[in-house]
Amino acid sequence: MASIFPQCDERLLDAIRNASGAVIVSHRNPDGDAIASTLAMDAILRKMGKKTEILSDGPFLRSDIKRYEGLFRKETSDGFIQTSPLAIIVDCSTPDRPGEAFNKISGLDRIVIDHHSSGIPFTSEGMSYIVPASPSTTLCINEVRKALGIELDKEIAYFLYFGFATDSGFYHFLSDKTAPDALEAAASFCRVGISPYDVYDDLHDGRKLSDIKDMAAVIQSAEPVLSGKFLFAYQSESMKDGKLSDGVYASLLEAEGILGVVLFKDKGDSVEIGFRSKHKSGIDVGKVASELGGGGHMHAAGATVQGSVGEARETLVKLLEGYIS
Ligand SMILES: [Mn+2]
Repeated sequence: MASIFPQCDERLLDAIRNASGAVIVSHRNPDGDAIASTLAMDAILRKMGKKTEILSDGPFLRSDIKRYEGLFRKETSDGFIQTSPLAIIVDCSTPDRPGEAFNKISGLDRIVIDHHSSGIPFTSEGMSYIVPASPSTTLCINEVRKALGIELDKEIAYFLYFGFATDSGFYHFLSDKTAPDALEAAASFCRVGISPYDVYDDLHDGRKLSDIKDMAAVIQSAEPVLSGKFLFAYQSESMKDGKLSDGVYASLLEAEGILGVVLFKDKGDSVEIGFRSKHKSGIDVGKVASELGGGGHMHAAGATVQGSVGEARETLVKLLEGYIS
């Protein structure tokens, strides 16, 4: 079977090779893959002798990434932009996703490395490496690393594995198409000393009991809609833990007879909507989310809409009707 990873464009590789330095950014409200992709790319570039800065708008709400918050800047340091570093944008499908950080790098040449299936191109020809079949952005970065001829070391491998483990739900979102390449990459990370057991603990330790109880409250709010084909659940504005939703989706997706789950997060004057569909449902929630200006993957996606939760709920009932036959 052919690899899910195409060759990297030489223009992108040359842009990295020729850069004196780089500013690396990912999306605001970062998750494990966003942070791990930034830190892996950072480690690769430093190994190539390049000066780097990493930016994030945050907030670092998720317990699995909190410990890295101190490494990220809100602004580039004085004079660094004047050296014309390359901007490297990871795990972002649209230019608005980095938030303010995108404005800080707006004048620079840029490359994009990502695995989202929907989005809009925002680099010049040949300057992106986007592989929607890849289980994580870190595995795309691993291909760029190989093409650049940079050896794995424990630091690089740790972050590459971290992003892969979290975005693949510790392997269970892999299919027969994606698993062979992904697990071969994972094996190469483990060969330089990465322990899946340790990464699992790093990803799952340190949550507040109150956040776990909030998760129970969100599960409690679940209501069947569209003749029980979907479950809608609701997260109130006061609930802050970014990992709440992972547990909510995992639990609710086990409900009998459903195709998917929609989670409404009240943000005051807007609503963040998260989507998951079951593997066997055939429902492309990335497409649903893109109809609302968001994006994502076939079975996991998100969008933000203005207005109240009640309005968002009405919109979703109408929209999803078109997707269930
Ligand atoms: Mn990702």
